[in-house]
Amino acid sequence: MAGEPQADCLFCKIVAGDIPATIVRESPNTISFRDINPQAPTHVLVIPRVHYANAAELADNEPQLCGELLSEAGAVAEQEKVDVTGYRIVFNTGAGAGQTVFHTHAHVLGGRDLQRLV
Ligand code: DGP
Repeated sequence: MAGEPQADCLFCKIVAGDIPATIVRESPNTISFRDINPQAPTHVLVIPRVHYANAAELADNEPQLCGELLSEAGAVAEQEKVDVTGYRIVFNTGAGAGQTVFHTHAHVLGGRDLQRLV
């Protein structure tokens, strides 16, 4: 069922507290924690507590929560003090784009010079 926890999902296990994570921020519907393999001085993952495979699935099913996720990503950037210098929000979608965990997550990256991608 849409949004239900998946037994084999790593991030559902972090939501459940079964796998530890360095949590930097929580809201009723989201959790933000440090990426285990940081690509920048600030590299935080913002996830919804509910399970959707990617950002588009979340947006289709729960558009309000999708907005909340982006708002939390902005709040993380502010909290991490990368909002002034600039930061990037990334949603890898699909294995071909490098997605390895199929539970919606926004990467919030900042604290170094980020080359323009597009
Ligand atoms: P993506 O490649 O877009 O699916 O990003 C998945 C990210 O998740 C990747 O940057 C590494 C991170 N990651 C994988 N396993 C763990 C974990 O157990 N804990 C934490 N904190 N991050 C993880």
